[in-house]
Amino acid sequence: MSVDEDTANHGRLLGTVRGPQDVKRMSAEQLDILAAEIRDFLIAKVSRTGGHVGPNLGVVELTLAMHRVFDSPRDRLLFDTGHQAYVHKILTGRQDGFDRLRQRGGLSGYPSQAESEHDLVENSHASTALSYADGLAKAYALRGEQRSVVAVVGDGALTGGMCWEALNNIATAGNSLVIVVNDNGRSYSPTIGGLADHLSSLRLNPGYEKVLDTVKDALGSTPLVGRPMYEVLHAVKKGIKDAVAPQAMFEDLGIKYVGPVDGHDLEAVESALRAAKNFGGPVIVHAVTRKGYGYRPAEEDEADCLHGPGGAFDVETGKLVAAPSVKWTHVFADELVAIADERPDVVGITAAMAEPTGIAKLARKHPGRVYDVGIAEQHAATSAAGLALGGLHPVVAVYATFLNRAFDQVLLDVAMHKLPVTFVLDRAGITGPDGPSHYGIWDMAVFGVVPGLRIAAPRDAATLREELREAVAVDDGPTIVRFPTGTVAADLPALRRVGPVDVLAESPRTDVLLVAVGSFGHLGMEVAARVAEQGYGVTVVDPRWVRPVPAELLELAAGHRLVVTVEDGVRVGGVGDALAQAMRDADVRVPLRDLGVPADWHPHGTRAQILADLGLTAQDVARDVTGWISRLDAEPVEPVSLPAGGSAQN
Ligand SMILES: Cc1ncc(C[n+]2csc(CCOP(=O)(O)OP(=O)(O)O)c2C)c(N)n1
Repeated sequence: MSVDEDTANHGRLLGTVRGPQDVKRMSAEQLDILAAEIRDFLIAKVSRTGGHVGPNLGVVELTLAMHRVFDSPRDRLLFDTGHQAYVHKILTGRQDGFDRLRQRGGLSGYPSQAESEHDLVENSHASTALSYADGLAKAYALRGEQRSVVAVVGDGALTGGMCWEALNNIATAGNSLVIVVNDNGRSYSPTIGGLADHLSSLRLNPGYEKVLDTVKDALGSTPLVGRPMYEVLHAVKKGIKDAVAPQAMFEDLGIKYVGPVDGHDLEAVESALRAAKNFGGPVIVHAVTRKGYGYRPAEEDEADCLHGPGGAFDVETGKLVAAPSVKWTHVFADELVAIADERPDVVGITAAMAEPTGIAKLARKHPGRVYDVGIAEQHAATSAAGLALGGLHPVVAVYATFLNRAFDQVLLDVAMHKLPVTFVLDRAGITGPDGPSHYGIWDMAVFGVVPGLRIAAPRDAATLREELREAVAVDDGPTIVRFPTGTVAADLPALRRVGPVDVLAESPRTDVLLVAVGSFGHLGMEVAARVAEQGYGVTVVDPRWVRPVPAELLELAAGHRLVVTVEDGVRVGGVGDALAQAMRDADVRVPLRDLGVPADWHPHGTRAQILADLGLTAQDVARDVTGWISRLDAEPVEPVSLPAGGSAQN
């Protein structure tokens, strides 16, 4: 039976759900059917658009229970990371949006205030929900408002330090607050670390099944809710505490613990949530779930339980429909292994993203030389500093958007100590369907201010290999190598090299110096060809190393009438800004125009769509360049450097 037929046959109940009140009315039998329909719906829809299918299949019952026990939006339901909020979206009137999930103008893949009053925070970076919840609970307590605050957090997100800072404060504050730990044992791959070991020992304990039965029996025979119910649960837990000890960890923090409950047993989850709701203090409900539950290709996907296929996938197999292509990530992964084969001091670090960043390849080749630190980018940076102090050269592979978290660690712990750590930033620039918080557009600006940090932006596979090697050869300070998402650009050989700068195109006329940063090399070539048709000569260069600004770039700038920079990052503090400043300092009086990404929140869509919206296509840039240079012709002025902070747009 196809999923479409399945949906047609069984989607009737789901079709009646327009808001949380509709699931509150349903009988146990109806809810069972509804859960199955939601799974069919998720698989049918997400298989066409791509998205976080595995995590959402795992929280169907959890989310149903939350909406039955609590009263959203008056009660506040928070989903840590937010990638598992699809079921919540389905139950809060957004079913129709799933045809255009993560597509331009369509439903966001994360909670979105613009979409619904049921979405309070716009997250996607992990481990923040407990801090939001702490603040909300304090605010409601102070204002005397009776509202429940519920935060769902995965065992993966729980490896993030913010969660532990939050738990510490939640315990001290003592406000009423429910923390649902969605424990599926996995981040992308199995969750690592001491906490994960605790949780998995609980899951693997032979007494576990018995525990679930005992909890269920207790709930079934206890008609009361509220504190008495909690006491029952508590007593049950205390009774089994000697057999399964890890929950003591939470109680030692001063937070009451309920569980473990079978996260796919709706009745059990509901009972636990009702008890927690009425307890009157902070409570952790420990729900054990299975990522990808109910969909075999996800359950059996060893790599990541179909965590988040990037595009459409085949429903029968779970395999991506698009033909495989060579991604930037693959080029990095292969070259890193080659470097590590030659250099035993090179080690890798990942923050729970071994497969997505490609560093898993190094782990397979050289087990013991890659450290997965959990969702802990700050720790990754300072731990890398420690590894460097210990005589190694760590390569920290993260998505560009996530390194923002570790600014202080990169600045002081790594750079101030002049430590040789290479940060490899995948998914830099405009990424696309994951939307504003996943755009890797801040790195060159944010880390550009770090003294002694060098930043490389390769334009193709050959320069990625080369610049990675140059980066790990630096032994007196940190380096960043940043590249975009998707299929790697075709190799674009240089005509010649001046210092670190590659000259990609030249003309007898030296009207415009076009500085094409990173993957914009190809765009630069097309712009040069278009502008040449208007009779102007364009020199296209790729600086390769954008920070510090190469002195050779200043010399090249001085030999042209106009400098134009184009970069896949925010304009404020970006490569163009830095070059303008360096030109002012060197008294190079050539006008400069900087094209890039405005420092703003850009919506989700494909990378190509968003770049087109921002005027970052060859056609747009060529039109801009032609306009600027022809204006210089029309109004010949003594070229002057632009004033400080001279761009009107940010
Ligand atoms: C700060 C940060 N680093 C990395 C990620 C990438 N990421 C998204 S989901 C995820 C795993 C989350 O695991 P868990 O919280 O257990 O949720 P599950 O998907 O297993 O339901 C990771 C590492 C992120 N969102 N935020």
